[in-house]
Amino acid sequence: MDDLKYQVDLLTALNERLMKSEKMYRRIAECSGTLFMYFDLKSSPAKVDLVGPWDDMVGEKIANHPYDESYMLNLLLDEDQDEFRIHMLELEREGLESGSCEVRSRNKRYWLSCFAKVTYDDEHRPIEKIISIKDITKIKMNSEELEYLAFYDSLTGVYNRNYFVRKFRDMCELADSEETSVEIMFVDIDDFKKINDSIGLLFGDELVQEFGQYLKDFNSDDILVGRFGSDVFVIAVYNPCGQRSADVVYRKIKERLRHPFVLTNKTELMFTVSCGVAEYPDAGRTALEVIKNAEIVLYKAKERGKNGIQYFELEILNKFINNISVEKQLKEAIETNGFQLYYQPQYYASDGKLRGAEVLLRWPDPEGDGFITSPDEFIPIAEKNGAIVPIGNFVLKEALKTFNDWRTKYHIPMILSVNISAVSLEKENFVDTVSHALSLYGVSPEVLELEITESVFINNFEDVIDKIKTLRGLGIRVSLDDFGTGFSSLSYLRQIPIDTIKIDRSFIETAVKDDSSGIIYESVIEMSKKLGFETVAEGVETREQFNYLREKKIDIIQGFLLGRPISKVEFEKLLIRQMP
Ligand code: G
Ligand code: G
Ligand code: MN
Repeated sequence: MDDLKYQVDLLTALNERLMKSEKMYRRIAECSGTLFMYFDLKSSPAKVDLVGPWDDMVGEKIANHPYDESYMLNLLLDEDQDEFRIHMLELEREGLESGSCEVRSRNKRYWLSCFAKVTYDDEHRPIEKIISIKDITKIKMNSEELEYLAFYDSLTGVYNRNYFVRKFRDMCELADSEETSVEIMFVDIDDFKKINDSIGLLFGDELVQEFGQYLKDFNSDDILVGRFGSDVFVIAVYNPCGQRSADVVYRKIKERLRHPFVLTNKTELMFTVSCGVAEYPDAGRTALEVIKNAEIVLYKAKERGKNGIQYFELEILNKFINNISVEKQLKEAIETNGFQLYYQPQYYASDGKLRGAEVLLRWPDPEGDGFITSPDEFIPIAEKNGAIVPIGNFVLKEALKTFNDWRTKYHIPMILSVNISAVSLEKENFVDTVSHALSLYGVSPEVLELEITESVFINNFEDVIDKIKTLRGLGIRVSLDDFGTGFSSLSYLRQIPIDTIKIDRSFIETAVKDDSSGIIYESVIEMSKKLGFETVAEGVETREQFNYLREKKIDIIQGFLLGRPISKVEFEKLLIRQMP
């Protein structure tokens, strides 16, 4: 009896220990946050044990359901069920030891990472299988978000710069192997800065967003859409042909832009875009080179007046490269005083007396006796990058210094005409700069004439008029240069306060040859006289032109016939000849 009792006690104790240990393992499994499925493959059908926090994960008491495979599969999204079956359930039939997969649960869109391991006996018969399932939703979300940030532009949802470039590179590689091409198109909103200034940054962003979302719809297997910067979008078209090309995309965009974009505050906005297009491999040896060249021709489209498309041309690229080198040299020339002034005489037509000189900038080549390039080329570049302001200040000071020099030496009355860029005139302190230069050399304002062109009136008419009035109030003369080449509206001529009109040199050649041109020239002289302006004829090269102008009672004559632009030293010789 004792023996039996001992055995029972022992069994009870063993049982207790087993139960305790099972409880412990179950607790551990629950706390691990991982779901386990234990398959006993020796019994048929296989016995399944579910361990771990199943109820929490599935949202119902799973332990109450008898397990079968379809139940487990039903918990998963339809499209992920095959994945789970192949990798988890069919392992042992394939004789595999382990497998893994990531699937989504049906109800809450959990992401589950599953791992399965099968154990075999000596004859390679499956004994048991354990599937462990982990909730990786958080990890997945974070990495998706990171992936999104890494590839997409968060404002518009199109590709960001890095990813676009990567995909474009791949496209170019593919184009190489398939012997075709890829077009890339820069699309830039015209005057976006003005739009931003008028509606505010936030709505500006919204406009970019709306436009970006419109462009995003072009995305397809053959078309990539990306955003490079504030309002700069790029579109790549693989193997352009027929209805799929940058040109077709451009026309569709233009069509869309005929209707306004509506913002959340109900503002309706219309705008235009400029486009630059370059094609790989024609427009560059590498993907990056083609991207760069498309951007360069975009600027050309802007220069040409916006709202247009510009295709890559080698000439544009060469000009661009040249401009960059000129820009660099200009900077050096400003620092090293590398400029020089030339002076071209002007004479009164009636008595042939010297009226004065036009001051003309020259850029001598320090390594030769020629010039680096002409003002026609370098002044527009200097105007674009602002270098014209220090250059213009140099011209003004140097001219007045020279004048002062000549005045004390030769006592000949004369007027100095100095060309003024619109960029300089627009500067806040322009009037101060001029009067400061005058007082620096003690030159009286009456001898200084500022030559401006019609372009100064384009941006802020009222402002410029005010400045000109102030300058004239100081006694400085103002002359309208290149008359006849701009918009030359007669009504506005009445409104601008000037002293002199210079008729552009392009008119004189035909004026003497052809009657109707002659009539126009004559009427300009007459009109100018009636408005009380002095009139200068520019570009007079022949005796015939000279006689014609004298007959038509022009006031002043300037041109190669009477004297080319010459250096300070040369001009002094001319002054000496003028001395009484
Ligand atoms: O001298 P030349 O014909 O190369 O001059 C070409 C153009 O450059 C002309 O339109 C002339 O007005 C302009 N220009 C010459 N010198 C100056 C200057 O000192 N300042 C500005 N702004 N333009 C100049
Ligand atoms: O645009 P602006 O008027 O500033 O241009 C003046 C330039 O015109 C000077 O730089 C000078 O080189 C050029 N010029 C002056 N006289 C003549 C001329 O008789 N014929 C030609 N072709 N150019 C001239
Ligand atoms: Mn001039």
